[in-house]
Amino acid sequence: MTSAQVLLEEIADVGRDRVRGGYSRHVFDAAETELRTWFRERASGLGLHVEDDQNGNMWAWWTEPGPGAVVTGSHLDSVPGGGAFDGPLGVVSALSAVQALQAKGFAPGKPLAIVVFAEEEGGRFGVPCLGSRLLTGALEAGTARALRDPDGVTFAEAAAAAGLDPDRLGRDDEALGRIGCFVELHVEQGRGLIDLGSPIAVGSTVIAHGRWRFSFTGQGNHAGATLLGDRRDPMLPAAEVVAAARRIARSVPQARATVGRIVPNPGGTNVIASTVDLWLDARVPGSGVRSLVEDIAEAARAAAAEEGCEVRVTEESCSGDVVFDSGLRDELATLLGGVPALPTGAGHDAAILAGHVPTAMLYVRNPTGISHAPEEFAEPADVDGGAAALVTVLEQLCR
Ligand code: HGY
Ligand code: MN
Ligand code: MN
Repeated sequence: MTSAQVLLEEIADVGRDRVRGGYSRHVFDAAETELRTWFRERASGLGLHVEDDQNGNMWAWWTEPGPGAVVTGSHLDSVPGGGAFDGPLGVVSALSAVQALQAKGFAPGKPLAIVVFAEEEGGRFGVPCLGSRLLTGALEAGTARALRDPDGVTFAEAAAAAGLDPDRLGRDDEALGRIGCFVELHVEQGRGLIDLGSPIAVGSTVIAHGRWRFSFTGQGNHAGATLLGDRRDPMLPAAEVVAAARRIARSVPQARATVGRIVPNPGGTNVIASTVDLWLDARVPGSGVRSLVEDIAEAARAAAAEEGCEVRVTEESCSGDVVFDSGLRDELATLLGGVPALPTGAGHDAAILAGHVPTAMLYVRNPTGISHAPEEFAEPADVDGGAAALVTVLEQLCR
């Protein structure tokens, strides 16, 4: 029996980022492609039939594909410099759970599949949950085709190079229509389970969140030959947004606002930038995320005007609050012995699916509480405990 922990160790060297630390695995890049190959081999080794859908998501069917399917899985891509568990833990737990069910002679009473969604982190093309948004129609195919990675490669080009037909990208009623319910197991991204002293929880809600691009335009120039009074330096208003995001979000209960990515052009040490792009990740429970962003954009416009620069703010993605199916949530919590239900500020493919099919999440304890960084962790005992919980859940749901 190949435990979830052993499967995690099998891929532990794939996509290590020697510069940032952690892992960088992005849709259709070399590392993620290697993980796709690994997944196909592992799933086929269990006798599962693996197929790619039109949007780059992988589906490994234990049975014939069919309506009312119980689907579990997660993603294999990471954020830049991410941890080893965010995404892969759900995939290795699903493989390990299927193997354990097979070993005990269980025969699913319903179609059962493991899914691996494409580009959940948006680490290459900028839109999170790209594969599940395309599957459900939450993202227009034309918009997806035109997305560009930092090297200027479009998603259409990358998808074609990976063997997909870019013209077929988009809502997939056949694949979506087969799903009876979806359960995603995921490492916890926070300290809820440590503080509760519990190894596992079910998910209750995901708070509203989105990403906005702030593009500042000034005048590139020489860092030494240009007096301060003669500058239109876009780095100044960009710096103001980084500080304003925190200052303004502080006044909104439970709000989070982050600038983790800022790109000056051309980016020379002795060069005043001509443009600066930064991305704001903003999250607020309820309906306030866009007004938070508007307040931050107001500060950006004022700072840009002061420096003689222009600024353009573009919404790249935004999802509202998600409440997971309460019946499924409570059924799984009871089945697992009365485990707690946790809210999260982290987005998931399960939150995209929740608008279409009954969806639940299982969280596995992360003793560091840290995620999207190399310190993300789950103890081997909790990794295997999470997989065992998934066995219990799948056995119940597939009766
Ligand atoms: O950004 C998120 O919340 C998720 O990890 N994609
Ligand atoms: Mn993540
Ligand atoms: Mn994730």
